[in-house]
Amino acid sequence: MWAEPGNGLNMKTLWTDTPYAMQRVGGLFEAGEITAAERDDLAHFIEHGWLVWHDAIEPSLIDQFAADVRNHHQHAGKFLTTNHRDKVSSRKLSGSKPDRFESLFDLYVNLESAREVCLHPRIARFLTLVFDTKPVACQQLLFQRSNGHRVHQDTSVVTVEDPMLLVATWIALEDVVEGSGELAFYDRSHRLPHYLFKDGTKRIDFIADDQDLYVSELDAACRRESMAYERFLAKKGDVFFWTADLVHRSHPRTLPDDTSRLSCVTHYHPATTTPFWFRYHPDRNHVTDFGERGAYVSAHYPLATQQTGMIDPIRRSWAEHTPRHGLTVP
Ligand SMILES: O=C(O)CCC(=O)C(=O)O
Ligand SMILES: [Fe+2]
Repeated sequence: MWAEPGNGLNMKTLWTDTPYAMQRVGGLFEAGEITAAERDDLAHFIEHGWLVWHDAIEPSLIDQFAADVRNHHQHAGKFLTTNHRDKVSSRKLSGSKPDRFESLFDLYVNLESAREVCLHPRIARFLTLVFDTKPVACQQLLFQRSNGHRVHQDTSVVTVEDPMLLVATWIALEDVVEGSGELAFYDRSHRLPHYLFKDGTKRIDFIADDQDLYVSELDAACRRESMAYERFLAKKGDVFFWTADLVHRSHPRTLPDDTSRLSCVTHYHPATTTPFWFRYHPDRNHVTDFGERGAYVSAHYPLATQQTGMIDPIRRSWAEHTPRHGLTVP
């Protein structure tokens, strides 16, 4: 069900989603707090709901991250992955054989290269401008291939206490091949009215809610508004940012199912709010500091334990698939 256009449901929003956002960008530039490039980036992000940076991350760092991912089988059991081979939505522990089929969760916990990429100083700076405080990386999914996500807004599946205080990055670890299930999105779709599920929230409940209806209504709304549908044929090192409600999907794949599309999605919320799962999992509400650049949290790892080297995922989180706890796969 759609809320009335203009009804903000009394939710907090990022300043970039407020009517005076462009004015503020001008003010920040006049005051010398942002550069001309940052002004232009913020203006684009505000107007379109997304932003692309080409060649933004050093190739050596991307290569390190890609190599760590390709070698993850050398640390069997340290990673949590999807289980698409068995066609089930629960997760499984990573195995000891190379496997390029599954996606991996929250690599920033056990891979320094993942932390360095997703909280890269350039990214952290931009997110800090958008958030007015430090970013907290909250859900990360490393795609070795496209997962074929249908049309959605991340507010439906990546849930924080203040649903609209959310930004994501999509980082290419290799050049994207057309037909591999590239990321696609509707330009300016972040300003659609709020879509509400049966319980009146922006969180989908895969049992109570009709997912097919959600997909078709969202897609129809974007088409009705003549929003441009764009595919992101990223090159290695490109970074794509999107704001909470930008409508996006994996473009239908035409190449074989296992075609590589090595890319990393990270969601972030400002340090002023918390993930929805904190309510239900007090054992997973530790915020690990990452200095000036921000912090990270995980629904899948016991971050509170002193970490020397890699840690094991929390066993209970493998099987969980309850949207009420905000632990669905984005
Ligand atoms: O990478 C894709 O194709 C879509 C990913 C996505 O929607 C997400 O992780 O939120
Ligand atoms: Fe998404």
